[in-house]
Amino acid sequence: DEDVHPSVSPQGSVLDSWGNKKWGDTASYVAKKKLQSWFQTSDGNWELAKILSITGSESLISFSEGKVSKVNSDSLLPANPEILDGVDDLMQLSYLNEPSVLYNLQYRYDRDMIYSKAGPVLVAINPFKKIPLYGSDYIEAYKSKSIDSPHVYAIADTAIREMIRGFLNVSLLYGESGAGKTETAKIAMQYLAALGGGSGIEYEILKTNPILEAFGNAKTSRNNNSSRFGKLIEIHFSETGKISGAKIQTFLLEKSRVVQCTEGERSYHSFYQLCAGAPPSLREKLKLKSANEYKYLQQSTCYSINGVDDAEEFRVVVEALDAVHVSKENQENAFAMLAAVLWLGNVTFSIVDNENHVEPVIDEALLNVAQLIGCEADDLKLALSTRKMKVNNDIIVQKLTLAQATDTRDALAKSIYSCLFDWLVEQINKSLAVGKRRTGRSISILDIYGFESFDVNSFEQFCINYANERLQQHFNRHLFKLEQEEYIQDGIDWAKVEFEDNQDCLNLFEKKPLGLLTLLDEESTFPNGTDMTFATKLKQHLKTNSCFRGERGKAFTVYHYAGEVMYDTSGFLEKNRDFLHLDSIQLLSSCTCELPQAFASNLLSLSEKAVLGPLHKSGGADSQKLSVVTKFKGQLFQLMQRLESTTPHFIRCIKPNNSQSPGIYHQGLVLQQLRCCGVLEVVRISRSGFPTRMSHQKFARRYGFLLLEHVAIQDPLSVSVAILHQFDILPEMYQIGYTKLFFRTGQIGKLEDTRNRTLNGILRVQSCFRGHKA
Ligand code: AOV
Ligand code: MG
Repeated sequence: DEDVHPSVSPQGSVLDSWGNKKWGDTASYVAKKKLQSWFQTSDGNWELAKILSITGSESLISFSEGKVSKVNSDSLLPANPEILDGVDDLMQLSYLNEPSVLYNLQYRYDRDMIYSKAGPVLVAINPFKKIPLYGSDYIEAYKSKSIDSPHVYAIADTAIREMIRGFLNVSLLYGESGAGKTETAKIAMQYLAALGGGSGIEYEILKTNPILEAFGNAKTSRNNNSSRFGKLIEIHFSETGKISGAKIQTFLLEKSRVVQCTEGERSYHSFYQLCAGAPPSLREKLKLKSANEYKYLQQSTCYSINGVDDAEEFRVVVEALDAVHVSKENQENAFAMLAAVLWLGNVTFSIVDNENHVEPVIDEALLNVAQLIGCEADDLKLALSTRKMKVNNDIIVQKLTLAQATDTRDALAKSIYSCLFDWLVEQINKSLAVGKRRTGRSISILDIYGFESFDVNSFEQFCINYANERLQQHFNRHLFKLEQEEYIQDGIDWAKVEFEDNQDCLNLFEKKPLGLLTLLDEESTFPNGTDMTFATKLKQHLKTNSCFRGERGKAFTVYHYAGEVMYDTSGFLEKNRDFLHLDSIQLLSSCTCELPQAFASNLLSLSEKAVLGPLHKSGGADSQKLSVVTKFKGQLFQLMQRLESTTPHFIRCIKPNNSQSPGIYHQGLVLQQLRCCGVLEVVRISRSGFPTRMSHQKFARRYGFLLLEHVAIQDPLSVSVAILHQFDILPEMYQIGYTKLFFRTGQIGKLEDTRNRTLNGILRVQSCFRGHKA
């Protein structure tokens, strides 16, 4: 029957004409019908062409400009009829192959329709420009459901409705660096604030964004506003659906950026904002200079970002700090810490003996740091140039070399900054605290740093990409594994859809005793471990792992789900130990200012007071303090556990070009992102899948009363079958499992309508009846 469109086969037989295989039957169908097809040109892009004839493995095709070519039939894929141009949901495409998906997304993108659905997943393509799809009119329209095109607002709206019905919800943002996760998260928050607003706390919640971005975001070569920390914000609601508070959890801030910065990138926005925007009285107090006079910031010649006014941003941050009730005094304390970090970077050392030991030069920088943190200049000098050690019950004072002193200085700067960041999050959480009236209703949004691959990748990328593997696993688990396992368990007829499982790569990281994380921890605790011995060990133990490749020297490569990344192990051990000497902690705790003291007590409780006692053992390394990767892994596991008990909403952000410019849609780049996150497979599963499920019992109970013939059937399965027959549900639209009935999208609608009409009828009759009696 040649008029049956080949793709409607419910079990997806011809749906396989995607990818590069199984073109066979479809090709002749397309040719016979003179339909359009896709031709892949030598540069990898796809062009529309008409098949004129097929002989053997060759096809004669004509392009729209009239050119005719003879090509290998393997380089052709069927295109969709024009009527399907720009459909909302990729599930509606008749032919689900890569060029069709790419074309559909591009068709929409060119018309500023940046959102599309891929089954249950919202795809958002970064427009890199303002598009008029936001604000109160749109919010109102999505709330009243007068618009139903895909949008973050629509996802947020679903989340609210589910939350009201008592479900915990989480919206998960995926996508590589610069794809738009953070912006999209803010848009979702806007919607939640608008619908759940009223108490005023929604205003505070929105104001947490400029604060956290100032202190936790920076310009990288991928993204001018790149998140250098992960964030889970949990927004709580009252019974009436009003926002009652929020809680923010952050994950591993990239500390190294405070003291080192690659050319073309910047350190944290907060530094430049302070230097550019502090009012004269504050400048005076903090001894501020302009950004380009600080060594930490001088490592890159980039001090400003196109289109961003740091001074103006400073005012925005101050206003936001006011909103979350950080007192003016505390704001000034926080800015003093920023200034102290900047001045620390300017502290220099000079050699004081013939063993190359150094001491800090007593100059403007050193004096300013001492004043800003509230300590004596001499104490600071001592902390930066000596280390107390315990050798056989004696305390000896060791002098430091230039390299050791510089490390000590930088470690102090990094600690002050990351403690400041944590302290800010704590202040925000205090202000947003939910209080006693918890209802258990919440919507969370997870926005972490996206997958990164730079020219040189270090410990930070290692951690960031590991987190992304974990998150990808959660995505796979929900959309591929759980879904399909349920079909198979219930014994329904199901052709399994294969997907790119990243379990192997996760194992490479997590496996004990020979995974990347364990080997890193092990080497970090060896007194003689170096980055080189670490790299050698990896190559030795992991050379047969299919996700791993040893490289020359200190490098190794991991095959991530999103592509391969070569890591340079330089600094791995140091960063993983993240060691701050007790001398530095003691210095902070002796300070007269409030914040350094608070930081010191935090640092002490983190490094487990027991081990630290008054002084270290001579080895120096504080073995019981958790390493950075171990702590991070623990956080991620906790996060995953939490996600298990919540209804997920998936948003995939896509970056259409690498130059952060509007209007450029780079097919290859988009395709690579669609491929690595399995967007096409999700669509395929959803399309051939059965999203609505109900147990036999529930189905029989819910619709049984609609049966016209009350025969002697009793068991739920027979009742269910009778209902299906009575309502003429087509056999390809459902499957009967051992315990459940499975339906394709939209099938239950008819039953629900009839049920509602019937119930309303019964109610009317009853109220009439009561009316008569009265
Ligand atoms: P990311 O969060 O995914 O990267 P962002 O959300 O910071 O990416 O987006 C990067 C930039 O893209 C933003 O600064 C905006 O200029 C632009 N952008 C993104 N979404 C939109 C939108 N909906 N409308 C207008 N412009 C947008 V990273 O944090 O680096 O992984 O770590
Ligand atoms: Mg971000």
